Amino acid sequence: MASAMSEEFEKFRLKIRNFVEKELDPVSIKIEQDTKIPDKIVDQMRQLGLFGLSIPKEYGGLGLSTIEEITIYEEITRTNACHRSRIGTSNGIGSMGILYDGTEEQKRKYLPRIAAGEWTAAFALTEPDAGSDAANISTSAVLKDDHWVLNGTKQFITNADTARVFTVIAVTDEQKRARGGVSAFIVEQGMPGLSIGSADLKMGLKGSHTNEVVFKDCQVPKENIIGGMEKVGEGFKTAMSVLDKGRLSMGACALGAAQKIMELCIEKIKNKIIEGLQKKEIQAIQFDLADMGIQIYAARQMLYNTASLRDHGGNITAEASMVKVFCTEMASRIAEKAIDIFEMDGCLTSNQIEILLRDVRLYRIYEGTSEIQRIIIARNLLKK
Ligand code: COS
Repeated sequence: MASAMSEEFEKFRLKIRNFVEKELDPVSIKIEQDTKIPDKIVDQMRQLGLFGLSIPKEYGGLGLSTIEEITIYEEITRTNACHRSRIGTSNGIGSMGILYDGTEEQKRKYLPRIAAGEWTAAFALTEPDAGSDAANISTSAVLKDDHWVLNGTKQFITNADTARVFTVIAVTDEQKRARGGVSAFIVEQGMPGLSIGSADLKMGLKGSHTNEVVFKDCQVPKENIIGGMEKVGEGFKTAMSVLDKGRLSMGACALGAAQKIMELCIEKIKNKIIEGLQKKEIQAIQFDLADMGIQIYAARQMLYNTASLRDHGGNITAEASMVKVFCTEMASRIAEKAIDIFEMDGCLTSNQIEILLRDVRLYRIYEGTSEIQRIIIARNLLKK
């Protein structure tokens, strides 16, 4: 399927691979210590158009198809996952609600700035008491004259500390909730009553920050409801459709990491063979490597097939969940196996395997846990 991509896109993909190897890989370990991506790298990502991969050309983005976009994620996640995470919300959950359901005016105001990397976009759904059960959120939005007044606390919001614009999901009708009682808002940094907490200290993705976001009588202009007043109560669907694509992207990230881990293992195995391993030991390691190859091949087919389905206008709700579960669990298995191959070397914080092992574990949680994906898959199978 990759061979069906245009020559122009292939050139772009190679440019990104080169950027990853020359610019991102060398800073990967330092980022783990500094817990921050250098500003210079963020600027380079802006110049490459990486904040607007999925935003259509008419709104200033690169207008890539889904399959092209996920291929770029595969490339970028061949190194420290924080880089993809830095651009991920602007390309995905932070901006797609505006693109899918926003008014023309909202698209023209926000998308070009997001695509240029001038304004980072974030997505605020999760709360301390509502992570997996998204319909159970308690952040409320009440219309008072020409403003919505938002109250509540969001948790684990990726890129909140750098975001200029948030897609915020809040309850507008307590009785209806997921069925007509949840709405999506565009909240800008600086609107009165919005504050950002300190960054969470996580086991992985250290250079990508998640923070608490607090709304205390936060005043949001009436026109900042996504899609305008006729979309009041439609925000749950906006959030869910945004997550469909997000889950596919998570699959691509896990696949990119798994591919890199396998390549590092190949290098290591070749060295071990040179060092003179016994025949039986070589065979055992070769079987592990073969299993990595099989799983990565299967994951790639699932991912590309689902991306292509989306590009042809198909509904991918169940398939995106399948891809997310398969790719993220596969990447964790491969990272574990890589530690067996690298032995103590793989446990050193100076080794890329150690970073990737921690990073891929988080993919099984971000944008819906494996358990949530299985609920979605089973519901869809039972519906058929
Ligand atoms: N796209 C569009 N609409 C969707 C949808 C989708 N993927 N999934 C559900 N909806 C719609 C349904 O069609 C339904 O509307 P109608 O009654 O008009 O048909 C409405 O939304 C409610 O759907 P559902 O009954 O499935 O809601 P639930 O409360 O049961 O939702 C799940 C359950 C598990 C799907 C939801 O809570 C979820 O995805 N949770 C995980 C959240 C998450 O991923 N968090 C990660 C952090 S955010 S980065």
